[in-house]
Amino acid sequence: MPGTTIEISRGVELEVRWENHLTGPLPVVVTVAPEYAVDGMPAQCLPGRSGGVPDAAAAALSGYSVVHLHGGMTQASSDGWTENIAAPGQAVLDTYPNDQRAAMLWYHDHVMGVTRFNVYAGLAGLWIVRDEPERELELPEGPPYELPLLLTDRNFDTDDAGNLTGDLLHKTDPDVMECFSPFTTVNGVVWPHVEAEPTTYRFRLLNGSNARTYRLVLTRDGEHDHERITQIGSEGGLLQAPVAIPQQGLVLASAERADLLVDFSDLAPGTELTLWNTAGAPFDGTVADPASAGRADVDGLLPYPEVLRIRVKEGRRSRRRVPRVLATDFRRTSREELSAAVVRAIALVEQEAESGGAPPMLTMRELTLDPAADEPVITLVEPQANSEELVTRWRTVATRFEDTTTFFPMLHRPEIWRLINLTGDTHPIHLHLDAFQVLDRHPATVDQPADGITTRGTSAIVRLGHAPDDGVSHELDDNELGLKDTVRVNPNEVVDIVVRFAVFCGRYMYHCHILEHEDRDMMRPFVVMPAELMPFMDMHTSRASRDDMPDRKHA
Ligand SMILES: [Cu+2]
Repeated sequence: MPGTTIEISRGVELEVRWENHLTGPLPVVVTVAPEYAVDGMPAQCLPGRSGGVPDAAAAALSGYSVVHLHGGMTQASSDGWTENIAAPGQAVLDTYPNDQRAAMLWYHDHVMGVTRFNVYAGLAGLWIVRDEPERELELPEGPPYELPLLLTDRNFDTDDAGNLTGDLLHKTDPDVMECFSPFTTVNGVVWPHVEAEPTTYRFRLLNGSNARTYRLVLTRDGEHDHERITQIGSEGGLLQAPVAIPQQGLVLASAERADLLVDFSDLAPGTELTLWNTAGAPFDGTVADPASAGRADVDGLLPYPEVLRIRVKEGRRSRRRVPRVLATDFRRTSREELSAAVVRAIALVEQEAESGGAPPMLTMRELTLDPAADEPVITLVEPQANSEELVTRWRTVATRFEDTTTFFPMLHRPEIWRLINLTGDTHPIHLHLDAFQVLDRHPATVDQPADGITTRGTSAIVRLGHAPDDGVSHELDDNELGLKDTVRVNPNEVVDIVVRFAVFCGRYMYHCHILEHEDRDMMRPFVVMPAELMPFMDMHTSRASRDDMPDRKHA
């Protein structure tokens, strides 16, 4: 782990025959009592099963798989639809056009309900697209100066004597459905080190963890040392211009990527630098002081904060100039240009599970305007420039993955998707197919009645423009201004993204990239359709979908 890295030039079509040779076993899956701790160390932070009994259903999994190229502009038939699974012994032929901006993508398993186990077991790899505009910038390309770094957290099983067995362990407690494992790995190695020459390196970071968010701080001699880092890209490729990483550190939620230039040219051989994680789990977006780097946070399920150590070695001293202009093939869209865009709304909610004792369920509620009088309603209140308020009322039209499809984006036409977080945690929301632009983060105050979330729908009043004092900045960081395919939506926050599906039609998915959330229904389908087919869609879609298809009015 990671699997084979695929490196390819833009526009070179690649056919991959994915052969499923899995024979199991998957990682050992256990649920442990939250009160279990040894010397103050909570169960999730300990290697071994901590008294948990292996999940019999997980133990019986034989290794069904389906591959999704995350960030890929791929036709629907090769996008890795979550239910189009291959059994051990079967093979699937997929085509990847790679006709997209240079970027580091990744491929990973996407099987309905068990993505968390399959990816945890190691079914993930990197996929790097190169293009001419990027080559002209003469950035480090390939080894040894370009290093893809896949960050994951893992835990390991032990035998009866307490010795490590080498088996992966997916351990959760019943109140917290996410797997937060204590050992950080980089490219499958726990706490590795890099020997670096005194020159400029390109680190291409991917958070491939199931659930853990990293807030990465680089230190030297105990002080944070961020001036040597320049961020040049994010999920969708190069930014327009290089940026410094945020003062608190580089925050990467599951599936987020960062393309970094790190300059070691001023350092003497023997100098040591350390990359730390300062983010507790579950992550709620709280801003931290980078001086906390190096400190364990057992309550935040971060017993070992070290990620990576870098040692400067002898070598030719050189420094690469950071280009002042990076991407010229992308510019940010303004609100004004989007005045006619279709607006869709999605509420992220947490509700009690239907069976008692199970962890709470996280879902995405697709919303549409004009509820009836007796329905649960989400009311959005937005301050306007003229000191008035814009009030919109939304009802729930779909919740579970298998509910009616209600999102039918029209090919080529930009849309605004509003992501409304009604939960207490940060959710990284990922759209398949085209990368998107994050328009705004809005601080928000959420008033929710005690019975606000029912199977019928969700009621809440969400006031944009002001958030309670929650320690979250609720602003876009400079490194979020490029093209992205995954965006963090913090508590007390509404995030607006603009997406335009530009090439492929068909059925795709969007979901939370915390894999334990995705596997428990925090995932929904959407269908991209060309305008000319819209008039013929009416008879095939349900009443709810048609009401929610503003496209009809224009078609
Ligand atoms: Cu989530």
